[in-house]
Amino acid sequence: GDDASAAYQPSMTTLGQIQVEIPGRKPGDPVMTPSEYQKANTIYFERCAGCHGVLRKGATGKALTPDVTRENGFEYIKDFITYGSPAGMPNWGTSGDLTEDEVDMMARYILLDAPAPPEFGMPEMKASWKVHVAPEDRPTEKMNDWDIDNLFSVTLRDSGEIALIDGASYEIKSVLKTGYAVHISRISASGRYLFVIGRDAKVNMIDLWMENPDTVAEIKVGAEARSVETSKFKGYEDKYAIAGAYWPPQFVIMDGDTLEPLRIKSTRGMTYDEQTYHPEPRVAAILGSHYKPEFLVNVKETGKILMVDYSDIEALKITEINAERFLHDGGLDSTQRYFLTAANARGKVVVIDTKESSLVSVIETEGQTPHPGRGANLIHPTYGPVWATSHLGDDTIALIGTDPEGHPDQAWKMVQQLYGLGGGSLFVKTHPTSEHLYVDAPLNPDAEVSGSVAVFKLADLADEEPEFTVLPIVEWAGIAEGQPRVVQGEFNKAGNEIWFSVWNAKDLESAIVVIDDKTLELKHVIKDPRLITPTGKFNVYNTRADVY
Ligand code: DHE
Repeated sequence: GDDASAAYQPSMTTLGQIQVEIPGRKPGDPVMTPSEYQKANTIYFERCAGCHGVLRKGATGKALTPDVTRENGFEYIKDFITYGSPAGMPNWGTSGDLTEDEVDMMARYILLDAPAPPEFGMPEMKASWKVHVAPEDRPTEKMNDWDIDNLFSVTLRDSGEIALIDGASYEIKSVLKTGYAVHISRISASGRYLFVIGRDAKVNMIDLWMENPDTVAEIKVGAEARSVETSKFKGYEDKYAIAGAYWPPQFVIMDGDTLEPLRIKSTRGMTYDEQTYHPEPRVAAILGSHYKPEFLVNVKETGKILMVDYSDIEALKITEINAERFLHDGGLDSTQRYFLTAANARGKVVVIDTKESSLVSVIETEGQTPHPGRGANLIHPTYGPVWATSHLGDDTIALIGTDPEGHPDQAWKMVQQLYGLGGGSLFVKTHPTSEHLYVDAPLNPDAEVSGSVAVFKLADLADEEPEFTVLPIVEWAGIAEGQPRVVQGEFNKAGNEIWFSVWNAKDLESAIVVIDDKTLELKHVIKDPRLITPTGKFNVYNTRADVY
């Protein structure tokens, strides 16, 4: 302990006129065996890198570079990993996710320099790229009797699979092998191709027209990734796919039929504000514009939104918009012209006009760490069209006006703050036909809260402090074991049902609970031994048409 927490004093040397650090072991380095180091690397990649970054420069989580960690010291870090913090650090020790020995090992590991993983350029991508069924060997019409538009693609997080579930019968039509812990599903403009991306940066392209829909092409675009999207502008339907990586920090534009990698662009560069170099600006949400042949690419650590014009990818034109740092997730307003996205660690929502390719506004949400998912578009009884986000760090929900024509006084301002079940919310949801706003709280430490959902009646938003109804989803699922978390509502195509995942530990029973949106009553519980750790759910129609 004492030895490891000694102040970090790198040994320096000179390179020409420049002072540089001597690489390799440093005085005061904690002792780790190679096998411990390997194990710690794996745990860091799976549990920590998402928030703290591969190079540990910090984003949603704090910076964990040795200058910081050695200042705090071994004991402090061990406690922090064990007990977590109210600001969002999970309690890895007391939750049982890591053993005491593993916590000890991780505390020693982060006192050391972060290892930089290898780059992943065109040769590596090409080597990982496989076309299982060539475009000319695919069906020319839909060969199955599935109602593709009302299909749900469901992430089975810890089994490295997705389930395709019929929206009417709740039948699991198929379970397909994918990358590790698929993050999101996106659909090509025609509705034919389904793209999923694993945390391990593996993209699967699934043809929903086949008699038995299956992967027709796959590729790895890096070591770690979260986002995939397809070209949606008229004339470019199904033409391109794009995937964004966390490591290496880059995105790649691919052929929309085969996933052939065409153009890779690094996102390394200067932060928008201080204009200092950042070695790991990760790609967060990506959105295909409906107004222009453009992809909007959120670059998290530099705080820039890139509007990537794909009309000529040999002469790539990128409009680089200074936004705010720590960009994460977001979605379109109801007219699909404006992109609203969270700069989560800065407590702000950035608004982009996709028609003019310009920044409209940066709005303070007055809550801690906005986390909208794609957000929720609703008609407020007083303020007209608004977009909602909940927060990771507290119980507030921010409503932002999105109608500069009809409600200019409210446009791009926070018009109302609601109070939900508690902190730890990840997603809000509604549908154009719904009269409700649903707010989850899966990361709340209280099992009753993380197992429920708050529902606001839109008409009640006219009240000063609107009340909400609590739906006890875990209770309805009839799952007694574990602390399952209720996460991410998703509507069916018709907009009369909302589905929630009841996300339990890998070896325990999970479920999907279907609610009748009109009556708020339980309609159905989907349970199946194959439904292992369901999290994100993506209705094909709502996802491809950006209905949320
Ligand atoms: Fe997500 C969206 C990143 C943890 C479920 N998540 C996103 C997006 C990003 C992101 C960048 C937006 C993609 C887009 O639209 O192009 N998520 C991250 C992380 O870095 C983070 C915080 C930590 C990590 O290690 O991955 C993280 N996310 C989680 C989870 O733990 C969740 C709850 C469960 C899971 O499956 O891993 C989770 N994230 C989701 C879901 C969406 C998402 C369901 C898509 C919401 C939608 O409606 O489109």
